[in-house]
Amino acid sequence: KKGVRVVFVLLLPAVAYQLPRPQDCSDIYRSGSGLDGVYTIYPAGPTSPVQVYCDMGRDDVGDSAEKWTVIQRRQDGTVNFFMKWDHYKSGFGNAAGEYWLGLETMHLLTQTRNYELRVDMEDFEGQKVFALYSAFSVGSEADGYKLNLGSFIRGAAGDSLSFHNGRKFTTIDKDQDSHVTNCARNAYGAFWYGDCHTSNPNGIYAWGPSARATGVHWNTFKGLEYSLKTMIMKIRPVAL
Ligand SMILES: [Ca+2]
Repeated sequence: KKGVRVVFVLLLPAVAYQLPRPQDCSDIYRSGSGLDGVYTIYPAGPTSPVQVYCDMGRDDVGDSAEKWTVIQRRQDGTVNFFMKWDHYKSGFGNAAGEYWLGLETMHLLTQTRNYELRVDMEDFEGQKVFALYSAFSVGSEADGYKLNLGSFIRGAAGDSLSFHNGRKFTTIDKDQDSHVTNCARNAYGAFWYGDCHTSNPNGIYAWGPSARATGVHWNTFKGLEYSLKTMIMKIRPVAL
């Protein structure tokens, strides 16, 4: 009996070593895990494990086999998003709750596959809408983690993100926007600001009406004086 137990323990590392390392949630779904939840992905090989929330798309109608990797999520205000550059670069929060995946991981992830972006949001009256974009990638740090966004495809949220296409990322301690002041400081957030924003997914969690344009905004849905209840940015591979 004792001998059998030893063999079993020795075999485990070998089996784990042979498992393919998923790059994103679509790989995890194809490997047989169909449940929503937190998984570990490897956007840049075995030395880069990152925890993410996978939305396996069970709510979607007529969906393809490609599943969503959540890159940003606001839902209850438990995580402070008014953070500096290093945090936005490396990521913060909790994959089971509110989090920002990190600009470096977003960059690595979107280098090897073509992704589309869907932004889900909800107000405090229970109204749920989304905005779908045909492409999403993030440039390198040397390029300011520039946002490369495809065209707006559809969604009742309307298009409040195209304004941010081609912008570099700005935080309170790194101003790369086109405004004379720092938009991250003005909007209490961090984003691909221009001069400054039509959406502010990383703004202050302000529970509904907010007097200044500092909350979690999507202008074409509820305007710049209403901070939304949920804001979720998620990506999945698409064939070109
Ligand atoms: Ca500026």
